[in-house]
Amino acid sequence: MTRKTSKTQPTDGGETHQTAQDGHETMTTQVGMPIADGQNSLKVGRRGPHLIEDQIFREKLFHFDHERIPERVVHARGYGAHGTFELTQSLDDVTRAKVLTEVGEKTEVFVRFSTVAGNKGSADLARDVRGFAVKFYTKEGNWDLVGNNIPVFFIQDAIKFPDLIHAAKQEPDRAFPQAQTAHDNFWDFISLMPEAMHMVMWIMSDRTIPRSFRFMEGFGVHTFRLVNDAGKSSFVKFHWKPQQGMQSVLWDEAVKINGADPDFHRRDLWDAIQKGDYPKWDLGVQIFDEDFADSFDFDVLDATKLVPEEQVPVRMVGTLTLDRMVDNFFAETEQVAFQTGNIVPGIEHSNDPLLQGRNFSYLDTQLKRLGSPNFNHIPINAPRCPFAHLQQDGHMAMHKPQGRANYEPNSHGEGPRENPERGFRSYPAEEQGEKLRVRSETFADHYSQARMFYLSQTDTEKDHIADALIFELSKVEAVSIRERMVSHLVNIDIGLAEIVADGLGLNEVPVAAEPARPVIDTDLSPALSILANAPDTFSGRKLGVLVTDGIDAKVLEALKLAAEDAGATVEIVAEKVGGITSNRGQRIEADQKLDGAPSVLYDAVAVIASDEGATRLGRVHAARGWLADAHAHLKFIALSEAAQAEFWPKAVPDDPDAGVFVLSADDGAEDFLTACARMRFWDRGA
Ligand code: HDE
Repeated sequence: MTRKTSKTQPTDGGETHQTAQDGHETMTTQVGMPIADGQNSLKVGRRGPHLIEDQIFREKLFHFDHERIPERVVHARGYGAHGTFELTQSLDDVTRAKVLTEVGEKTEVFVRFSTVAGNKGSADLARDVRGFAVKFYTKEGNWDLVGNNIPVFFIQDAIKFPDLIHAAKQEPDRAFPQAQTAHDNFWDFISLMPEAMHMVMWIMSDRTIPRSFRFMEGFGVHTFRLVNDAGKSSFVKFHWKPQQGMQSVLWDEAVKINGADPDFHRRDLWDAIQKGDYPKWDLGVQIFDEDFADSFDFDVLDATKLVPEEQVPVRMVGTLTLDRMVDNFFAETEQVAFQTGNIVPGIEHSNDPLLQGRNFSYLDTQLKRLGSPNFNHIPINAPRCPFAHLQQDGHMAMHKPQGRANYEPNSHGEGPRENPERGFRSYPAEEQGEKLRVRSETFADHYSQARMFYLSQTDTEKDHIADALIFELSKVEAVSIRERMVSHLVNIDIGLAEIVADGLGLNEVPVAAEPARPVIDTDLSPALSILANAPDTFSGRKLGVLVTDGIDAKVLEALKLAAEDAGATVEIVAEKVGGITSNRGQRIEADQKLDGAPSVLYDAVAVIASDEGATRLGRVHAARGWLADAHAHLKFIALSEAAQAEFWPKAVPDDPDAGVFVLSADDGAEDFLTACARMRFWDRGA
């Protein structure tokens, strides 16, 4: 179906002229009847009642009334893009999956990023886990790696998932707060679930306020099984490492970005891909065998644990590139149906009780959401390789099976049959035991890795974790819940517990929660810190430049050139979107109007002002806020001389520091951009 619409113009007389002749297709009903007038419904006379026989009106409204489908029960807000996965290193020693063994092979992929708790219309910078779901359209069927940007999870058994999500989403009586965990129900549940403590450290860290989908890691979370041609089994953990580097925003920025641009992450991905700056992630694997797994202090089937990279290095085997936005959001991003059950020969599930539960839930939920067992007929879900099966009929069946035999075996000589050579064979893992409703005692250590994560952070990141806990728990009304949560922190790190207790105004640090297993001091894992592994490039980032009338255009040109060399995008911000006029009368257009583009939308900022312009900016509230926020958010800042002399003192009480650069037509821009690769001038905060 094409989407070109005919141009129609209502006339004063209430009639319309159709102008389909000007190159557009003729608009039709769903069944192809050409429409002469799509502007007016059929009435008795000019001012009379509608006629029910108006099939054009009824069809259009009928369809509109049914446009919405149920949103995902979790991960409702998401954004997707197409791309490819190219294998660079064969894993044929451990798997027979072609997608992981054919070096140089480019496999089509579709990726959907999401937040978890908020509804479809919630804001992008909610403090939340991000979904990172990848559908590989492999030669051997679709493989869905439905991961998150955090390598562990809250719970150990899928039977607790509905409780977790009920507690996290808006409270049932009041229907708020939206897209936030800062409320009683969430912390009540969490503080009663010691197994969640490792995940709590992650969600209170900067991982949950990423600067962009492009700047975050992804993880398969569970231990999966790989099986090679000889039938040998290995365990694997999957990782996505962003070539762009990791980066997060500050909490105060997140709050303000949500107001200024609730679609911040969507827009970022859209802009980058439209501009040809394709985001890339390397696929990494940690591979270990069952015996090695037994040597860990934890159980690899427990999704609240990670395998430290320092213990099992991540082997990079391929690259994912996102290079095409969807044509239509609903058809693709909304209707895509990920399923942990979608695996291919050579890749298998482990007994992780969370993963086993997911295998039921993802298939089940699609029936509710997409309304038919034929959801794999929708193009975004359909495999790209040949497929043949005897499943038939049902709502909205799009296939037209041929022939007489719809069963097998048959003696008509028709239809597909199994292929023991190519087909999926389950690894014959030995299983035995009583039928029990229990949690393995090997899952009982709830604090050691939480402690490892916290202690592996830089001081700045530790401060952010404490701040986030204090913020969230301050929104909790019941003091007993706040105290119970802090009693868990005592087991993670007494210093952290003391800071949070103090920040909450508790009289004393509560007694430690009784751990099921003694807390172990493990080696630290520097790989878990964002800042310790910060990128050393400003490429793919955004520079906001506030300009005024009367500036020397050469200063701006020099800055733009340096930014371009650094691979960054520049956005010109001015008091009027029409732009400004330089001192030589040159017109410079603005991309944004000042109060619609606060500095939180940029990674670094510059102010280029004339003498008069700088004085004027000093009187404009939005301009002062623009610079003051950039300063408070520890951004690198560049200023023209006049901006520094006249505007800075009106906006910022402190003197300019080493994170502030002065720009002229032939100096300052390169030094500024070099500094920007460090993202923030952390010393300012110290
Ligand atoms: Fe999900 N999850 N999940 N989840 N999940 C869904 O499936 C579920 C879990 C994840 O962009 C739902 O199609 C259970 C872990 C992503 O379309 C649902 C459990 C991880 C997405 C579901 C988990 C995830 C979902 C809702 C506990 C990281 C979005 C809509 C056992 C490894 C996929 C849908 C997309 C979506 C169930 C836990 C990631 C209800 C029962 C752990 C990225 O089926």
